[in-house]
Amino acid sequence: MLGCENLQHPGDELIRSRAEPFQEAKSRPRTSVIALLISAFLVSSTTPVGAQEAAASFDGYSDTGVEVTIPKGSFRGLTDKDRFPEGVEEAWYRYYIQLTNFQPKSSGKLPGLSGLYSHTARGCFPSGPNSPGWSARGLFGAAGSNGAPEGEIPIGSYIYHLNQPGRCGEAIYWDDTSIRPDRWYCVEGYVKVNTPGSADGVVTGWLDGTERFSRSNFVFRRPSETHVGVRELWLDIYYGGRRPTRETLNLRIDEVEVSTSGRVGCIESKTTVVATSGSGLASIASYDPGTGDWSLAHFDGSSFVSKSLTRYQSATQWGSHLVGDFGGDGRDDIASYHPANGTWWVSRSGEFGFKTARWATFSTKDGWNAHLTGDFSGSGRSEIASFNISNGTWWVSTPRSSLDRPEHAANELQFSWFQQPGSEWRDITASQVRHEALAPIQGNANYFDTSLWGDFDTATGWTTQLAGDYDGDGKDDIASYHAESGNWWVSLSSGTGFATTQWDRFSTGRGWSNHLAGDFNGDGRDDIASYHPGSGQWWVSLSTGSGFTTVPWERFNTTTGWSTHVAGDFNGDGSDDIASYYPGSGAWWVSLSTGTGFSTQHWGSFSTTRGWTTQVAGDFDGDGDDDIANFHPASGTWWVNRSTGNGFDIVRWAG
Ligand SMILES: [Ca+2]
Ligand SMILES: [Ca+2]
Ligand SMILES: [Ca+2]
Ligand SMILES: [Ca+2]
Repeated sequence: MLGCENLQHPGDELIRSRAEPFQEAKSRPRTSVIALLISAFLVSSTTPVGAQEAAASFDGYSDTGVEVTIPKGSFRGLTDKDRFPEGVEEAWYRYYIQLTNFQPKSSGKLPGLSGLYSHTARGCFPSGPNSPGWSARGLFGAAGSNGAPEGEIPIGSYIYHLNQPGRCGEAIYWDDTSIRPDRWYCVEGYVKVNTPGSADGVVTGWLDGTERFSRSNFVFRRPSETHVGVRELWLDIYYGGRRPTRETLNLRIDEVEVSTSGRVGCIESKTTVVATSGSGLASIASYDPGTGDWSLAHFDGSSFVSKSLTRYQSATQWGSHLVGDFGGDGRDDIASYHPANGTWWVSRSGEFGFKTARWATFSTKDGWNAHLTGDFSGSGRSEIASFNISNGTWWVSTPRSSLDRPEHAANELQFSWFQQPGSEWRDITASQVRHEALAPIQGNANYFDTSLWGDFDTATGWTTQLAGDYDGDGKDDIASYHAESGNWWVSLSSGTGFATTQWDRFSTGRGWSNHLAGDFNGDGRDDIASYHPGSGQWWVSLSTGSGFTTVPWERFNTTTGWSTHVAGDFNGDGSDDIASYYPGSGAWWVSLSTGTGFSTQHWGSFSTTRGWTTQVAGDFDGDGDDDIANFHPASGTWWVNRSTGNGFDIVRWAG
């Protein structure tokens, strides 16, 4: 079909030509990676890319990726089985996926793990005593189906197991999980085969680092089938079903890794955060899990520069990273959650650089699906609110100084800096330790005091949780949206707890692609703007202090295809606006608040239209107008849209 003579893998018949051999596995300390696939398929150089970057290696998540095409009238896009040297009991995988032209009318399969030993566990041939086998591939649904917003693709797991309801595999869509065109997503999966004779097989799925599905009662093998294990990563991308696709479908895959010794983890997900230092100047903190390095990109008054901040000795398997002034000295610090043992580590910026210490250990390490920063108690320090979906509780971690807790002796503090998970911290001298040990005496915080702030009757189904000061009293609150009912609930902070009441009910519960918090009418109370791609309409829920009044503010002529919407005050008039990026043309449109509506204008365009993974607002040059920073992983570069008040001046960040 497409240069098949060049293909390295039989069966990859629709990968575009010029495939190269697999790259060598990247060195990835602490994760035993037994195979690294794909990083190296070169996509056709005829793929149109912009001229802003010399982008020979543009089309993958990082460097080159695979572009997969399922032609009109066909089923198959990709099939490749990467067998393990020998069967194992459990395995993890991770890949990145970007839907470029993918609006299926029906469901199909995505990569996953399997134990294929004959013709069974696929094609509606279930496992039999003489032909055992199982599979747990990924699943995609028709665009807009199974609760997905219009234009988005619901995903899940497609599982052949011994208790499946019919001859074909069992399709399980992950709750409230869909992916939209144009942006890259990190998909992870895990399978553990059952103990022979027990129903304890596990399938777990994550999207962008967050667990979306887990079940632990599967039976993949019969008591006698001890030889059946996890045998291969099945890189399968298949439409249907029985009928072929009526339209050509395209997607991209990159960064495929499998592991038999723990989660592979995502590369960029949740590793980039906007930091706002005491001076009010926003900067970008970025974490590289390959090296454990934190760096900070900031404006030095004339140009954008980046500098190295600190290095985590234990680079991998962090669950969340947040930036805020946890120490309370006006400098931004980094807080990182380590889900394996439920610990929070804070890298506090001080006179001698960053010092990392354990600040808290959660008694429950599982179930945390949201960590938001804000000043919930009004203390002037950044705090962390964490939501646990196992019981619907909110916990707020408030920075405290051990001066408040006499049992924290100075000696204990000194040693805490040496206790990063995985290794000891080696880069500081004894005098620096002594200096930093004085921090609590000077009133700066050095640990988290975590307490229960709220308890929701409904633990699950919350699709959006946004921090903001919705009643304008100086203490941050949390707004939570429940798509099934269309209800907004706001948890107002009293300073020591949340009081949660219903603030609004949307008559259209589902189909919203974005909810953004901001003070859109400039009255000092945060509001929420919601975009509905089905109608192209923006609705703004204006806070009255005790409820939302939701009114339409704008209608976009181009309803779908937007990859990013960010809130910020781009013209500096005190009311928040919204900037929207359209990767089809590379255009930035800014919807300026008039106080009662949005007026949308074209503010700039990128010549490299696609491949942007992080687009965040902040006043990066300190002139009072919010700007936008954009990360392009293929080139490893940051670009900043500097607001002029009525347009964007697009400049490259150094580094
Ligand atoms: Ca408040
Ligand atoms: Ca407002
Ligand atoms: Ca504005
Ligand atoms: Ca600015």
